[in-house]
Amino acid sequence: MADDEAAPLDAGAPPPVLIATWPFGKEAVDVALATIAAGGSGLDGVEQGIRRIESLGSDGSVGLAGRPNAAGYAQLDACIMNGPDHGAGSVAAIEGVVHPITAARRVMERTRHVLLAGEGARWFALEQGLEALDVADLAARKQAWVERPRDAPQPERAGHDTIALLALDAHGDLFGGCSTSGAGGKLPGRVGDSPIIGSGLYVDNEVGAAGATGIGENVMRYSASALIVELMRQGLHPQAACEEMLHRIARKDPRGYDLSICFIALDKQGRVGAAASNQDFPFAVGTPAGSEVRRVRAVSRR
Ligand code: SD4
Repeated sequence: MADDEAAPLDAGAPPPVLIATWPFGKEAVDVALATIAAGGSGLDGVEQGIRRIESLGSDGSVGLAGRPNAAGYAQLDACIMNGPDHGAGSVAAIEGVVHPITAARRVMERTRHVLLAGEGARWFALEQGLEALDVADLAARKQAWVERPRDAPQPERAGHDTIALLALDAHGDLFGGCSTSGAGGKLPGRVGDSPIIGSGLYVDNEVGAAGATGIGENVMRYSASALIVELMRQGLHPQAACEEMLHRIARKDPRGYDLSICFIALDKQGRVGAAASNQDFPFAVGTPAGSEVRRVRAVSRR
């Protein structure tokens, strides 16, 4: 359970209620709350909160300041979901676009598709007039990657973070978004869990929402966020649903709990939960009464 279990936020505070991954999630939660207080929708809150983290390049890991891939440049993944109409939009392996979360929202609202990837995703973002960097030097970096010596040392695999932000608004509607530069040192073209609906994020307006962070390969093989929502549908508290999903994966996975993954969840009643496989996991929660960073211990250590 969360260390701060008795705090009112866990008791289903009146909405809006927000939860986000990692300590920088507090900034996202605060921006989202301010956006909603100023008359924005829950979806606007999610988008604006995530845009802030994409701009900050928090911990060198989200947005274009994020950790580069093996070829030395950032390829970004993001997605967004709108509970009321079960809308979804994603961009994967997008290059040079400053706010992939906004690109994902445009995919949801202005195309008949859900997921755009790579060159096409960048082209669409530019066509939509979204802010983008000149990525002329990417061509040279890609060429250098192709021509690298075969025995060149592999880049660091560790070190990756993601903002996932879930919101319940005053009407009882649910929204969610997720944005990442992905695992540091990933192969060019690698897509993680974060832009995959049902893996890095899932929102069901009847039940709740869930999001993930950590090694995407250990999330996307299990459709984790969608299954956390299904566990909540069966009556589990968001906390229990996150923990049960980790136990379920650890029972099946050859790595056991050595997964480096974390989940957050929020239900229709405004109750929140968070759990991590094998590390302490700080996350942020907020309501109009205030926001704070909380921490859960790894389920493997209990
Ligand atoms: C990924 N899940 O691309 C992301 C990375 C992450 O904390 O969440 N890191 O695998």
